[in-house]
Amino acid sequence: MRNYGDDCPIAAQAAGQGALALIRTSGRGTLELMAKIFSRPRRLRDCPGNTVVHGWILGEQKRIDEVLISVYRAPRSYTGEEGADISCHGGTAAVGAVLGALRGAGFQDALPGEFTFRAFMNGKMDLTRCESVMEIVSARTTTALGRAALRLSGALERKIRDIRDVLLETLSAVELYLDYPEDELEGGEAPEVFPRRKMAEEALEQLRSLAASYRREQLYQEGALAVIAGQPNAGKSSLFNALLNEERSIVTENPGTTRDWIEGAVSLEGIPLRLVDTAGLREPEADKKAEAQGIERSRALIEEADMVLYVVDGSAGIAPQDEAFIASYRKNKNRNGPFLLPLWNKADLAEPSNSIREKYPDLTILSAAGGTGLEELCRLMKSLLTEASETNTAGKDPAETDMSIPNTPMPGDGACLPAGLGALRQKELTEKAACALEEALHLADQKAPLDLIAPPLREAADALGEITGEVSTADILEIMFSRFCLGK
Ligand SMILES: Nc1nc2c(ncn2[C@@H]2O[C@H](COP(=O)(O)OP(=O)(O)O)[C@@H](O)[C@H]2O)c(=O)[nH]1
Ligand SMILES: [Mg+2]
Repeated sequence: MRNYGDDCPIAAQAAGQGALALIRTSGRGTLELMAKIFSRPRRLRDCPGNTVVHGWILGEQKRIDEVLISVYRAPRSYTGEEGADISCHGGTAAVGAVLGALRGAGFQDALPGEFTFRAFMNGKMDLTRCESVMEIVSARTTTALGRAALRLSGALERKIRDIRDVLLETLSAVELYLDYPEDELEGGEAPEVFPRRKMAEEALEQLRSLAASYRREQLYQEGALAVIAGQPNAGKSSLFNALLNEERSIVTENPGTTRDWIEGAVSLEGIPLRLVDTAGLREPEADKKAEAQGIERSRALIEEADMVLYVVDGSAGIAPQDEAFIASYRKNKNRNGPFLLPLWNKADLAEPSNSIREKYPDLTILSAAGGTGLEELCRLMKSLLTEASETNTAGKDPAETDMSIPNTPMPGDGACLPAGLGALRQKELTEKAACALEEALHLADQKAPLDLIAPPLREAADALGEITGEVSTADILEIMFSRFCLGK
């Protein structure tokens, strides 16, 4: 198999399910090769960069497809190389035939992520921006898109570089000092390792908050799973429909209608939320096999969920089974399970008594059918999910904070948040840098010799350099880019 790393002409389909498709090419000699299969070869060879040429792709003297070719001249292109994007007609036949003609002319099939790999190698983008390209491609909500676009704009790269600069400055002061023989020292006193100690401490603080940002960014990228559970007839399907704002789940008066589970997707103020309506949790009757299966699957889904919306039929009150279920989640506070939100439904028929309110101070009161209390519920769900993403990284027990509404308002759509980490790789390296810097600061506190302090400082700076790609190895790059999709 061909490896990443040369500048041979490559081609791949980059987009297109509909009327048009985009085939992207890049590499040395791209336009010369393409001219061989184009109806207006001279025009293509001679046209300046950033222009569009109209014509036909030809194969064996036959017209294959009428296309527009966007021409790029090095270094003004995505990859930094000479390149051309062919807009041809969509559909497998047209795309296949154009790609076939390109192969015939001498283009190789691009590897996954190869265009972006070349962009990185040619200094067009650092690694955080390269990774954000894939995050943009897979973004499911406008918030997730906005978060990734912030990284593509270089906000994360700048932040990392700024912190690294502080470390490198300190390191170079330390190393300069180490180069001097001891007898040349003024007064024989070692200098302050962190002449601007406050800056180093601030850098550590920034690294810690960056590392913590990963969970939050993940929440926007990956989303969360909320499972609606409760006894039959509690109003689970009604709640599911109300949250989805459409009549997708069957709602009936006969207990046990939702035999299987139904899934929907909503954006919870920018968090992609998978919402699952389950079968009731009561013990199945012997003749209701399908329902029994549904119940089993409900339990499995609950185990997977980030959050359980536990619906109680308010008109019937909190039944012993409800109490048992809710209690089973509270008892296991230390387990790494989902949050459970107890919901008092059908509030239009009955309000909870004072004793119930006292027993369940976190009870959310709503009417799924009447549509009341739903906004409050959404706000609470968002707070809990966001809070979980912050507290988990801070190393606290997530269950400790469940059931409570945080006082701080949540930013509406994540737009005002500073740039955060979009990839696990970035988070691990940020943590590595933070640990190393912490060690260096600790050694300095203990007045350790400088030659012991320099290595962890170097380690911290290198870890940050690896995030942006200033410090990188071929295998790291190959692993990273091979995860990209074709044509990117
Ligand atoms: N009055 C009232 N009835 C409701 C409310 N929510 C659901 N219901 C009714 O309760 C019955 C069962 O609802 P459904 O959503 O099918 O419950 P599920 O079995 O838990 O999925 C239906 O007749 C709904 O119309 C509510 O907030 N108020
Ligand atoms: Mg139902």
